[in-house]
Amino acid sequence: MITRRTFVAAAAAFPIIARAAGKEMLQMNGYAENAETPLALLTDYITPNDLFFVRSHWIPRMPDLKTWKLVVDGEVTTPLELTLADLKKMPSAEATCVLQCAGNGRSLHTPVVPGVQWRYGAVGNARWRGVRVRDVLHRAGVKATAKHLHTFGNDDPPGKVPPFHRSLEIEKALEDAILAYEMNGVPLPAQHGAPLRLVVPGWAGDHWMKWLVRLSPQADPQKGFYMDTAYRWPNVVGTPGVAVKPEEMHPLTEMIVKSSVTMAPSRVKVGTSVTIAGFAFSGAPDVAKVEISDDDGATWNAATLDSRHSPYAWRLWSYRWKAKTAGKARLLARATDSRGAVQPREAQWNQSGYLFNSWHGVDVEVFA
Ligand SMILES: Nc1nc2c(c(=O)[nH]1)N[C@H]1C(S)=C(S)[C@@H](COP(=O)(O)O)O[C@H]1N2
Ligand SMILES: [Mo]
Repeated sequence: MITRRTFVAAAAAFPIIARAAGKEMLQMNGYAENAETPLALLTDYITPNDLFFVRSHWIPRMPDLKTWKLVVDGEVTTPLELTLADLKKMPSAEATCVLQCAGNGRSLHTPVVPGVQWRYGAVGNARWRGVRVRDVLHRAGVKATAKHLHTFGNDDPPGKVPPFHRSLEIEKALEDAILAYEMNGVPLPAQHGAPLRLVVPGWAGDHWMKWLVRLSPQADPQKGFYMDTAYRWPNVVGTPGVAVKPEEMHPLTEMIVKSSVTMAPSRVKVGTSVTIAGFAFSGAPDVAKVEISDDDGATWNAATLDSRHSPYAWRLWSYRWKAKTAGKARLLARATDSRGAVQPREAQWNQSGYLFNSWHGVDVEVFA
């Protein structure tokens, strides 16, 4: 069986730079298709499709769109086989929300952990349109015995690599998950899971199965590497650098509160004011505030939140900062979500490097 370490070795061997629509995306390796968006390009409320990060565990096997069907089986009274046309005849649903890879920011954890060395850009905010999972499962007559929704993509991992088989609590799937066939107003692009992917608002990207071919409600969670070993979060806060057993962890679900600075000048004249800007989001439906500090977190001032929002979408923010004294300044941003969770100075270290959310700081040189 392939280990995480083998993945990393394979991944590190082929660094290349990919270009999307003439703009630079940062390709992380060659074995799988992984590209993050430079933070400076994540300034729009809606992340354009050609700038949206891509995370695929291996070179994907795209489904044949002509013969594609979604199979619904398992704990249901009426198993289904639905074509895209069948799905499009059902009432449509839309959600504008953040998709973030659980490993976004992995390279910034201390000590460093193995895995794709994402920095800040394995995240984006898009408008997803499709059919509610709830509507499809009700049509199939989902039984009360079903507690977990098993999800299957059309991926074809090489050799003995375990397949990316996943499941999530049926309660969340029934609440607000969507089977999306559109991304930002166009048919779901191939690398983002065409023709159909799962959208799980507020939850990390590993739940957002691409190239969906089968949904199966079951009594128990899915088994395998991507449930029992990967995508788990420690039950208790541990010591940085010290790994814990999979049994001492549980499946990672919601994202945690985070803000990133996307725009800041590197130099500014003393006595003048400049605008810094960024985005903030959480596993809670909204962000309550974003604050900026120029004194290493001793005092904070509120940034202005943009009015555009929808549950689990990000909030753009901006802040006017006045450079009072010459020298080096460091501006820090921290967000507080609608449930009161405050972004920490230091993210909670974990052995897979998930959900990095330390305060993001930018350096500004103030000249006389
Ligand atoms: N079938 C399939 N679905 C998948 C994956 C995959 O490798 N195969 N990667 C997952 C992970 S870890 C993430 S972060 C998101 C990334 O979605 P994107 O490539 O559209 O940004 O897809 C998820 N869905
Ligand atoms: Mo991910």
